Amino acid sequence: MNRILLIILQLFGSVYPLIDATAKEMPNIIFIMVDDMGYHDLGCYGSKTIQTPNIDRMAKEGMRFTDCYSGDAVCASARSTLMTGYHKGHTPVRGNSGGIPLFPADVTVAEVLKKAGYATGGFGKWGLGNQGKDGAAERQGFDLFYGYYNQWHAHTYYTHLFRNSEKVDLDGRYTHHSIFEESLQFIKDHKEKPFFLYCPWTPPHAAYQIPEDEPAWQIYKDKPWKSRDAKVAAAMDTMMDRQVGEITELLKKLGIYEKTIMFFTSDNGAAKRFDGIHNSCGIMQGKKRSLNEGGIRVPMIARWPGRIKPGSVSDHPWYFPDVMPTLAEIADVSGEVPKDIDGISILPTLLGKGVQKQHEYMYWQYGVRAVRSGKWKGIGKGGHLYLYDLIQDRAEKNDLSAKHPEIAARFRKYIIEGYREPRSQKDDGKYTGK
Ligand SMILES: [Ca+2]
Repeated sequence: MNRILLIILQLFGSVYPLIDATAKEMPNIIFIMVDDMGYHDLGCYGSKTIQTPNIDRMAKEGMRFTDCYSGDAVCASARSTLMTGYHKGHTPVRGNSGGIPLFPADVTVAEVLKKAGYATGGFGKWGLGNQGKDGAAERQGFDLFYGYYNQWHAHTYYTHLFRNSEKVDLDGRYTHHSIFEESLQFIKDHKEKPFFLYCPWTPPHAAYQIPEDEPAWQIYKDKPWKSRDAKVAAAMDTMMDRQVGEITELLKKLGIYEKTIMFFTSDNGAAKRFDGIHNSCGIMQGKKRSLNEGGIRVPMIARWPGRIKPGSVSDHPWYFPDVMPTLAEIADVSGEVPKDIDGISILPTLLGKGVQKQHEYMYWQYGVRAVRSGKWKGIGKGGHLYLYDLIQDRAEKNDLSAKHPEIAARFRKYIIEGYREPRSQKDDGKYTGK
């Protein structure tokens, strides 16, 4: 629009509607989800042992969430809640055997964003269907997926990978270095149009392997910690922190930093607590595979220059099923989201405007069932409903069910109501190592 026209339009007060109608903001979306990182493993979440200056800076430039949760305590089903917007009691992939697939009719975040014209790429661990099958990422809305399909394949960092189900030999190269490079390349290749970059990166998941010459390893390899795994996990976290910094620098170099919303989170709680070293779960009970807070509460940071208030901290309780409606609203395609999902957009919280709708309750199941509603957490176990006040008791030590029988009764109802019989959880082929 030329300057004179702009001035004329401003005089008549019609410039803003015109801009709204013609220049719909379509920010790039980067969603980095690392694997098995504990709630307290980042400096900005209190770590004293693991160096994460770039992610800490990201938190200072954006919003840090204190009460965000994964959709489950393990990899595959957590990804299913993230990709589909349904909580664990409703989501298609409930088991963690490795090859339980999404079906063609399932709607993923990537499919929703494609409706808005986004280029879609995934780099890391898919976990929702084997290569070449209907559940494969490139048949579920991703233009390009590079990495591991079956999550059992991801239990080593020295193996082959797949690009859109085609095998790629790495000749002994560390898989994550390759996955990171491809993540960067995707940004470069799509700098001109809106893109959705999904990075379900696999560190610091076991196996605890890192190249001897990885710069992050040099920081930790001689630490006096008794556990070698603790050193490797720290190095993996610091390596990814450096890579988050590199992505940020690339966005700036390409001139798209301001046009990009970037998230950082973990797919479930810490696999190992490293008590006495990293204290990855702090005072919280449990770890990966537990529905206590240590198994499901995750770090979550969102940065969107000019839109999210820098240095903000939110205690809004939310979880992975909320990601689909949030990203859909950001991309202005909320109408493409299936009507019956469990997620609620958190865009009002991110932008600090509008009314944030709250969950009546958030639901998890993994052996036991758990629910959070407001400050209350309920865990149904062995026929008893344990009730905790998470503001007073994040360690979940004081069962208040006898003191608050009416709340306990409400939570019992939620725990029954949240569960729906799963559809077939049959693998689309066992992992063979090939
Ligand atoms: Ca995981």
